[in-house]
Amino acid sequence: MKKFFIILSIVTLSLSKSEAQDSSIVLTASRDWEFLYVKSETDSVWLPASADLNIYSSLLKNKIIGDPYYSSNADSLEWVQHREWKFRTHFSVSENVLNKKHLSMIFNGLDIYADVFLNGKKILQADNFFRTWEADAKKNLQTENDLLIVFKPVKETSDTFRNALPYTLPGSEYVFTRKPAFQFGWDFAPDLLPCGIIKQIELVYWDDFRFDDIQLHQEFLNDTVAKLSADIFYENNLQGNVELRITDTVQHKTFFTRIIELNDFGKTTVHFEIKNPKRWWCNGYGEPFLYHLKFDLIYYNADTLFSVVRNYGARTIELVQTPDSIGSSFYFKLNGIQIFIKGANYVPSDILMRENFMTERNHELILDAQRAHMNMLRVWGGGTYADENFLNDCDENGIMVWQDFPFACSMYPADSIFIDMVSDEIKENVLRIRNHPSLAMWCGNNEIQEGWFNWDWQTQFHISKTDSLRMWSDYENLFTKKIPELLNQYDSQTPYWQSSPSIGWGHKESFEQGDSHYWGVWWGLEPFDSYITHTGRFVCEYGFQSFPSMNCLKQFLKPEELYLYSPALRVHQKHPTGFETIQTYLKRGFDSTTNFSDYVYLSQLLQARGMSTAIESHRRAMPYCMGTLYWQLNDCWPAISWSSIDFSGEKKCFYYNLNRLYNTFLLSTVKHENKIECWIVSDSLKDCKAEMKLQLWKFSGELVWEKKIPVEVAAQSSEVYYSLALDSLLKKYDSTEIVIHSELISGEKKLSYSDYFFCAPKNLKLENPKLKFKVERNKDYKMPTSITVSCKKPVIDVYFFSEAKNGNSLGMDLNDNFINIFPDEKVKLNVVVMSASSSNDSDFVNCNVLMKCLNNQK
Ligand code: BMA
Repeated sequence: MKKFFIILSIVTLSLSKSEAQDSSIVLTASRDWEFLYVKSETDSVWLPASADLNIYSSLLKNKIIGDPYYSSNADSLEWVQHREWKFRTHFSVSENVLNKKHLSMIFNGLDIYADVFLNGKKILQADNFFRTWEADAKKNLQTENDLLIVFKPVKETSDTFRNALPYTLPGSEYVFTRKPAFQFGWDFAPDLLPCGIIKQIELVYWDDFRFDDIQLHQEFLNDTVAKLSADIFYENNLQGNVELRITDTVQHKTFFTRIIELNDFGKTTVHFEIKNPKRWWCNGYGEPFLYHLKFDLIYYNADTLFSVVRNYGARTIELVQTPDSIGSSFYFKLNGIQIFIKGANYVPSDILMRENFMTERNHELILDAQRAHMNMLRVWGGGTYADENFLNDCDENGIMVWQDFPFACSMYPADSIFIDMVSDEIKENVLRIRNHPSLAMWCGNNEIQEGWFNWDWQTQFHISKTDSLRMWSDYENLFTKKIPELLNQYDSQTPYWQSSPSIGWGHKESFEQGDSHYWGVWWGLEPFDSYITHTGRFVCEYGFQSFPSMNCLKQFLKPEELYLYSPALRVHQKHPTGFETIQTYLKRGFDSTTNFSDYVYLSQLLQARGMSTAIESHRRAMPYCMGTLYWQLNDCWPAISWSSIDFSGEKKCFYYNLNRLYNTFLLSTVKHENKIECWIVSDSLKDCKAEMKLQLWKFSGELVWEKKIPVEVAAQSSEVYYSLALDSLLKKYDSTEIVIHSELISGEKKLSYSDYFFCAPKNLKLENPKLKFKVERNKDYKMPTSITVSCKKPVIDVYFFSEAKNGNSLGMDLNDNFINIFPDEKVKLNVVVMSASSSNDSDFVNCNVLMKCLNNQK
């Protein structure tokens, strides 16, 4: 995809963690790999593999399959996952390397059941997607080498484990395989089970010293000092002392220079201090300040044994659960301050989990989260562990991370082989992730406790009483004993929460304590207003589906498939009743349409209406409710789903609404009994003097009433500042013809705004707004850079989008979109980025800017 950044070019610092010494050869990047394509029993051929070493991309590269994301292709690819696939490469090694005392191969990620052969000798058998592997290569390495990796089919291999179990586990077959569960198919993801080499393979060599890892520990923190310790892990045969220097690479300050002793057991701990430490804050509360600590280990003032940089953020994090008159609190304290959490659930940004693709996409998503005022992402348990790039981006952008362990929606086996396997995986990932200041919480699993108690598994799967007792005790063994034990050992500072949600949404206790997944809306078909009456203490899942942008649909469907419920479109809707549920809610609130792109647009308005109702009620309920994480930030393929940003990176109406919904100040207008209440919610740590402006507009363009009220908004507060009696208003005006527009203004700055409608969109008597807009373009490409809009009558949900002159689809991200405009204002929207699915620059030249609004849907 070709992208043009126009106004904002966001520069981030990315620091390499890798060691400075030249002691490894990467065997994956830019090396020739082949895979074996078996056409028939007698005919097979080695073909060039794709750079990402993924089986689907490799088959695509050789035109054996079509793009799995395109049209209905995903439905015809099942055969791929039932085969064994072989990948091979050839590499040379110099005599110099060969003569090293130690030679080792590191496999940073294999997906999944892999037998690895070096020069015909099996050196490794891997069975866990989530971890790295190391194999000794000293015996088998030569100057010329053949490396072969055989991937066994996932389901067939895991059948062996399943068949060995004397009972059936409720949930899904994926529980036997330590691989992201959503790849087996989910209600937003197809069943594509890739295999391949997901991360680098390295040949590592050394004589007397090898660096393994550094673990930083914050032992004490107050405003005058951060006391830190660093555990340095290595393998060593060197005699004598070495010098360790710890410096900050950005501030050029040295925190530690000392001669230390290396020992035989491979671990040295040093203690050091940072005076007057600057704190790491999450987005919206301060700067996410990072120390970039460089560790240099120098041997006799000559050889650098290693040089590694680790980010350190000085912060404390707590999860506070204090019993109160209703239940108990559930909130995070960062640096001793109670934080209202605003964020989303992240799902892996690619079903095929191609590393480079995901790194780039995740980077954009995290910046998008930051721009939308988010301060937390939940890395959902049906996916995977956050990787280093993801966490570095979160560290740098002040996005806290709630990390689920990858267990979801099923009961898991608990024999000793399984427990040992997941213990190794957990240890490795905890030790890696715990170094990041963005890590806020570990959570045992997604919706297993909820499933066990509420999804009637016992009847569905005919589970006997004995098996039931055993399964629950296995559950407890993993989530209430084993994982806490491991965390106690490897990361005792980060809070642990056993299962999300703690109580299912059908129980009133789920609104009184713990975290809640509220699915009464969508799954329960309840009206959006149910969000107002069902607000939990920390709502970490709720959501509503919408269609992706037309730009995305045009990229992944054929022109003749672009109609409602086309067979190819159905392939991209993975929820069994998804289309029906959207239609049910749409009928309740909106006019019907037969035009496909209007339907797409309306589905996005619908989703945004639902999510606004939810988020506003969560924020008004502060401090009773202290967090809101909607389902779901992003997509893993082009889907009709709950996402706020679609697979092509286009933002939906809901995402743009977050500009207002997640801002520090929120004006929220809501009906309560026979009043219209105007609330102001503040997440600011300071009191604020402002003015609240209320206007009553008629859709005919007449401003019938206006009031300006000086307000003093207390820090971290939520209060009603003004109420209007509904009866007297509705005596004077027809509810279908009016809207209350309010603004919160401080000096020149609009802190927030809110528009309250008295009836459903379909009943609004919106008129022709006489909207005018002017597009500014840049010199070189005549690409839009900004749009200035004004109108004569209130105009609702104005959506600007772009198309190339030749009809190719274009993406256009504005600093705001889907906005309401009133006759007394002129609004300027800036283009942030333009993107095209083709790589042709001419697509951008004089491209069209088009507009939709709710008024025109009438
Ligand atoms: C939540 C998630 C997912 C699912 C989503 C939408 O409960 O944990 O399992 O995709 O609901 O149904």
